[in-house]
Amino acid sequence: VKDNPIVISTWDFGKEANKVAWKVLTGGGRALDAVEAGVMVPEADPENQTVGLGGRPDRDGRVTLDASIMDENSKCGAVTCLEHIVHAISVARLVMEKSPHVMLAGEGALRFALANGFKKENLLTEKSEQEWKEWLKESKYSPAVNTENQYHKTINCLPGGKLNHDTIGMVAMDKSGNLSGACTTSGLAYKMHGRVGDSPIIGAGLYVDNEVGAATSTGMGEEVIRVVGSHLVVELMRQGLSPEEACKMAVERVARKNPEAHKNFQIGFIALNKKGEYGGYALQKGFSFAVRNGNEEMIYYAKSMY
Ligand code: SD4
Repeated sequence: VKDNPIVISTWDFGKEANKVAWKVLTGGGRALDAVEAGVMVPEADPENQTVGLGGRPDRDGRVTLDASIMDENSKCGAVTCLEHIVHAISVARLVMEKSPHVMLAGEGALRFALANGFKKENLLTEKSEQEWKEWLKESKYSPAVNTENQYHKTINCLPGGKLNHDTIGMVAMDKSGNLSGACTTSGLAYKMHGRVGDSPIIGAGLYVDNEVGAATSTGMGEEVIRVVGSHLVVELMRQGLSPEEACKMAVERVARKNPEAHKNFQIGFIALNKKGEYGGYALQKGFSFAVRNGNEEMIYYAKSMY
């Protein structure tokens, strides 16, 4: 597999992010640099309302970001509930490399970012603010499942649709055969202020074990956390399952824990193993992921339980 790099990422917009990661990989760069550079693409895109700049706010109108990153040495870093910084992923990397900690939250994460030269910016775009104000009129968020459900039915389940936007999770293998991953999101729209999803939680939203493989998730974070989803996928690959089989089994685990409710939310996993094999699986239809390697540049619709 050496000298045969690959990058995969969640949703259609992963394709653009993959392009940037691919440049790093083909230039001989580390998978870690590739995934950071890759996910910075949707973070900086104001049209993408689920990541970074332009992300949908919480119910108080505050855009709060979650991000995590993990490298081939099992070093990891994360930020949660971070405000005012476009590239949450780079702050997560800084936590990993320049702090004695794995995760920083809220005000502390912001202070750390500012002290390290990041610029404070307003992340709430006019479009996201307008939508939030519209939402405020009814303020219906009674269980989170409904928002997620509505969100996916109206926005994400449009095969091939341009509006197919969500959290970006990306995993890659470089020319040396090393794996890394990154995950970044503005989280669930209109969540309670302070709500933390799966994306910044190592093992839930992202996991990398350089001996085995890497996985990341998207969708209803609460449900992914409950099964420590990405870690589960990697451990299933360790036991010999293919990436797709491992993702499928993790999705089925989530469904089993929610005999009724699971029909009303979406989760999806993607995974990559040390042989460069990849796969994805989702609970509901409409989950896509983007692949770039020496042979192909593709968007696939993942198989799903429903
Ligand atoms: C989260 N998995 O915060 C993330 C992003 C999300 O629809 O909400 N996706 O739960």
